[in-house]
Amino acid sequence: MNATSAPGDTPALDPDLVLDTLLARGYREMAAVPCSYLGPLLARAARRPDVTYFPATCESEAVSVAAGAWFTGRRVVVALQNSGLGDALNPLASLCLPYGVPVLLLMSVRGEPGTRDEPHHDVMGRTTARILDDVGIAHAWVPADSAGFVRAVEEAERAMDASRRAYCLLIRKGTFRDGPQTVPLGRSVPQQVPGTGDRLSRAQAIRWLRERLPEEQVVVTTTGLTGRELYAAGDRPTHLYLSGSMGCASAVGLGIARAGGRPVAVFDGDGASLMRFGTLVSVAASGPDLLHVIYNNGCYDSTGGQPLQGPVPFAATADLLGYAATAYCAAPAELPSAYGKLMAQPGPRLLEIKVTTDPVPAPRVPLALPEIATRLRALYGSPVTTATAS
Ligand SMILES: Cc1ncc(C[n+]2csc(CCOP(=O)(O)OP(=O)(O)O)c2C)c(N)n1
Repeated sequence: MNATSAPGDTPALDPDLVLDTLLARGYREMAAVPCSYLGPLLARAARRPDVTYFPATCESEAVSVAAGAWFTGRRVVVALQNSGLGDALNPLASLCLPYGVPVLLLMSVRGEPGTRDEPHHDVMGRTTARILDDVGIAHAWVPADSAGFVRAVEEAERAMDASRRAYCLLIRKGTFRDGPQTVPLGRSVPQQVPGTGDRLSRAQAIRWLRERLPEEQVVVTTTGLTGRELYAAGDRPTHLYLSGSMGCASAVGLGIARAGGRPVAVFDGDGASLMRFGTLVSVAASGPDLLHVIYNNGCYDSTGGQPLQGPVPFAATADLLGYAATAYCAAPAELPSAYGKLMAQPGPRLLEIKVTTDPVPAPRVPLALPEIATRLRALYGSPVTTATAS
């Protein structure tokens, strides 16, 4: 990678300087799928009146929106995490590059070799630069200092002008300065006090359901805090904590449920569900015995509370799609009857629970990822040999 700073540097760019630099070059809009590394920048972009912040439902959408804007003479900067690079590659490779549409990417790099990160980031951390090289997208690390950042953007602009190709600025943890100006919108609204009044926090709702679901029920959890909170409520071998593959939990649950033999639930986030909204159609159409629970907090809580596209009426949508039963709970008192109704019904069911976010994040799930996979497979009578389990 054209590194201009080494792992372990602790740069702290002022998010306002970054946005001013981009604004000066005509970038008045930012399309983003969040990452906590980008948190302070996204929070400022979402708050500043001179920047239009577009919460994209997935990375390919963010790139496509920026490409669409380019056709109209507008410039949209795309902010994403490298775990979404695979998704972004579709429009990058088959739209932006062949049509000569230059898009500026600000991409946080998780799993960079030499740094400590969660294991599900390893593969993309090792391969991000190589993938960009292979695809033909020039890239450079965002430097530690303000002048360096301005120079990096100028270089990106020069390269994009000369090549009509996308350019990717790579961002490390701690790149952006945090402070009172960078409190995300989703964190500053009063609903954030968990479980006060007639609201449930996500952790409380998860605990409530875990206490009632039958022990043999498989529970697939989405990436972020949802899995951690289920683990904190009490681990079971039937729990499949997905720490990556954002948006895929419901499809994984569908794949499991199609085997039959055990009840299956998916604990999903609203952002994650939105990322693969089409899976709702697949679940409805294929009709498995599956309880899809969506904890709707209206933001990307796990990455810092960034705004989410919407509002999204998940239960109402599932109803229209032909789910066997759906329920929407806006208050704790509504949970028991919704739960009773859904558990009495076979087929695809969707439970949407309006929740607050949790200010104190649960600790990471301490289990090795292959171990989580192996123990679930064993429950289906398919032990994994040591070679495939490691
Ligand atoms: C493809 C991809 N893009 C972005 C991320 C970064 N990320 C991890 S958790 C998360 C937020 C999840 O939000 P949501 O599903 O709404 O659940 P919540 O945290 O709000 O409960 C994001 C954006 C990711 N892991 N994968």
